[in-house]
Amino acid sequence: MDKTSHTLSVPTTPREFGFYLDGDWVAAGDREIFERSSPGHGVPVSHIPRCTKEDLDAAVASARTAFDDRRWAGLSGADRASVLLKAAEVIRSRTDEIAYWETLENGKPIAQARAEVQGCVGMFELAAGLARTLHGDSYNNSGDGAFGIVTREPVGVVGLITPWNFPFLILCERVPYILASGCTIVAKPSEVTSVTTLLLAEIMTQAGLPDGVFNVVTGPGRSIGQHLLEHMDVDMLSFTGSTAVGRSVVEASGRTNFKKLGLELGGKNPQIVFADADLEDAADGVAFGIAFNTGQCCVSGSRLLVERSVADRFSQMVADKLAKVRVGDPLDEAAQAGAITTDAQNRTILSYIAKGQEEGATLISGGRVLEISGGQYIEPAVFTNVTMDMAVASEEIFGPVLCVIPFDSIDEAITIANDTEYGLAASVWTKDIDKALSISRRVQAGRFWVNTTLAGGPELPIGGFKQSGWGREAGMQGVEEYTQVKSVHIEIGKRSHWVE
Ligand code: TXE
Repeated sequence: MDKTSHTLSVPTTPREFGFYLDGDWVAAGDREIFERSSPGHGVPVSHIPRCTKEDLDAAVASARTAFDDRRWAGLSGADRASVLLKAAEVIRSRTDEIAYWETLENGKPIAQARAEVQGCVGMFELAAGLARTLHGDSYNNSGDGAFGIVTREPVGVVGLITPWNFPFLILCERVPYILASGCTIVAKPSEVTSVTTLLLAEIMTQAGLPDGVFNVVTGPGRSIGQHLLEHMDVDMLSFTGSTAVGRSVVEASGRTNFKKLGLELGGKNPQIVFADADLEDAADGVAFGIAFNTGQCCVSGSRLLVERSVADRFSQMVADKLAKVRVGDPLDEAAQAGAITTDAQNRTILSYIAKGQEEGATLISGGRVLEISGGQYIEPAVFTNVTMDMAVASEEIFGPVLCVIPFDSIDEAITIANDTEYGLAASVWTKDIDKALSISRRVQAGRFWVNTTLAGGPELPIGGFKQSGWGREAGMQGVEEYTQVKSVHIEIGKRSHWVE
């Protein structure tokens, strides 16, 4: 770590937060409190209320009323756009504060957190435009006696359950688009990273969002989250998290009111590298794809499929890059990778590093625990001699652990890439455009990158094939997900009578 770099400090006492209901804060009062410690420092930073079932009912009632009385859905797209644009402005002006809390609770580097918040500004700006351009369709070809219109209407009250790996970014890949559609929201962030979701609620009020349109309840998934899944007055639920909880989301919807679902679940994403690629660029991209956010991304490139003729050389190039990644105190401006966000995740990653070695894979670099600032840190690890029947190659580790698997042909690369229950993302590295395009068509993934990875923008929808999820977030598709389609058939002129 660069010793001259500037480091912010952790708070001296944990800050107290309430939750957000009907356009205002509600103090924790006598509710139980969850104390969150910074994973980068092991120091308590926030106190968050464990909301009760009654709190959730109040939040859903608030969102229901705000939807049914049309205080938001009834506005013009232009009026909704001006609130979203104002929110973009407020987020921009509060970037440092949001990034600081993101880093304290999640453990990601402060410079990365700031860049993510700035990216979120663009999502609100795009969604403002989409609020104005969202439209249906018409059929003027049904003869002189008929006219058909297809309209899009907001689905209603949306429950939004988000994870801890990108608390603000994942939230903002959804909230502005949901609001653009005219829906209202009850959000439930991960219990370990609630603060920036609460800050967004405050920001939305500051931006002029009518009360009750965006509410936030806090607390554990298995209680408050489960109640949200089962709530009869929630019309749609967007869930981002583990595949296991994704299954209970589907079951809960089936058991209750068949609420519409959006799911973004796990991934085991391939990086396919051909010998004809710019190997320097590819090594940098592969290192970034697994070490960024300490590999705690659903789209991390955790399987490196590399053409056998360059496999040994290229694996070493990636290992050399990873050894230079500045893992450090996330409050240090110079850190490139920070802490592992939860104790459970830290144990999971370390157990996979041990398991890979037991299964016979070779750990060629990294994998050690690092003692930094009193937090939990792991050196990015690279395994070679990996086969697809090993747990490290097939299960989502959600940490900085790369598995290298060589291939001999395009067909074999595609077969290995698709040999997973998941289908979230994939990258190919080659200078042969034919190869890149034909592979992009045959690899089953919702996001595909050519000579890059973890790239995108607010316009490009995100989501997965196979067991990685249902539906798409962001872009125009991300607004349309939160609408339902109505066909309006209009008869013109005198009816031809059925009964004479
Ligand atoms: O996720 P959970 P966890 C994967 C990753 C990770 C694993 C476990 O592999 O190792 O999941 O992480 C809420 N009803 N991903 O245990 O439990 C919870 O409060 C309703 C991939 O933290 O799925 C949080 O808000 N809600 C992923 C959210 O679900 C429930 C991101 C996610 O937590 C609930 C995170 C319940 N019964 C983890 N139980 C991605 N796709 O990016 C929990 N929750």
